Amino acid sequence: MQETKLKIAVQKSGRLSEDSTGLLKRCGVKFNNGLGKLKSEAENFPVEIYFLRDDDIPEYVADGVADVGIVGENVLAETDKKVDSIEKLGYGKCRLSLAVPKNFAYQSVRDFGGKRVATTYPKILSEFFNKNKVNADIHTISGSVEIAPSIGLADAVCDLVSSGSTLFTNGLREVETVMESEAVLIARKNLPADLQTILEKLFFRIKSVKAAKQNKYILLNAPDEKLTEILRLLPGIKSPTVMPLATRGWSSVHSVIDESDFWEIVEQLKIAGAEGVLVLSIDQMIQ
Ligand code: PRT
Ligand code: ZN
Repeated sequence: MQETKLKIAVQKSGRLSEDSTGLLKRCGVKFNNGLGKLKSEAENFPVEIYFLRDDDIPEYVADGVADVGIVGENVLAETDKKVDSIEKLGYGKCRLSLAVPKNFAYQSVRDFGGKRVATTYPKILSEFFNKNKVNADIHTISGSVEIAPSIGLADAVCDLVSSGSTLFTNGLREVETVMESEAVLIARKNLPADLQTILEKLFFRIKSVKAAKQNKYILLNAPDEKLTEILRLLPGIKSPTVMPLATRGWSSVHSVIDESDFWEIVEQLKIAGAEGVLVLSIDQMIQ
């Protein structure tokens, strides 16, 4: 009998491709994603990876061609396909924003009333305008939204933004955030039990990789009389590990710290008397 495999759809080539295949690889899934491949079977885990255009992924998942997929929340929100959103993945971060030409005297969202707004996200944008009771004229275009005002096609745009440099170079100013987005793991509804089991196994690994990315392993040396103050700065998973050094009166302290507080904690540790501070990345963190 053929082994049951979970079919995973990821973006073939684009902003989410590298992070999505990288995430699966960090989850210990070995596969070949050479150029031009449409499908790849993992060697050591019961999954099959499909490489597709991001816009098609919700549909493939909803129809059961794939069981799970990775897409931007923006793509998911724009589709009417019914799939379950399982977990935010922490990459592909961007926002869908409204932007106006620099000389537009913008004051509030009401200023979009009666204006032509170009976007590739008509569903999300019309929901936003309805919520804000704005009656604007949405022009759906399939790409290069940012040039619409300069060629006279629209008065404003609603597009994805990450650094903001595309808007800036096109003489546009971001004025409202319509939604925040990042890559998300989705699954088809009513997944059969055998596939659900594989998904849970994969999901456990994804959570371990995510937790590892958010944390750092820290090692330092400290004189024993400074230990109380140093341990106060280091919560650790349960509590920090403290081991005596060969030099009397000194200890080595090991702990895990959140990446977002990392620099602040390191500075405070130095002030508190820590020496030889080493900070390491963590591959996986099982909780
Ligand atoms: O071929 P395929 O259809 O699969 O790819 P695509 O061209 O439709 O999508 P792609 O690869 O551009 O983006 C895939 C996903 O990445 C999006 O759906 C978002 O969830 C996410 N993402 C994150 C972004 C951006 N950041 C982003 N900056 N998607 C697009 N952009 C574009 C934006 O449209 C604009 O043109 O980048 C430009 C703005 O970037 P900044 O840095 O100048 O602000
Ligand atoms: Zn696309």
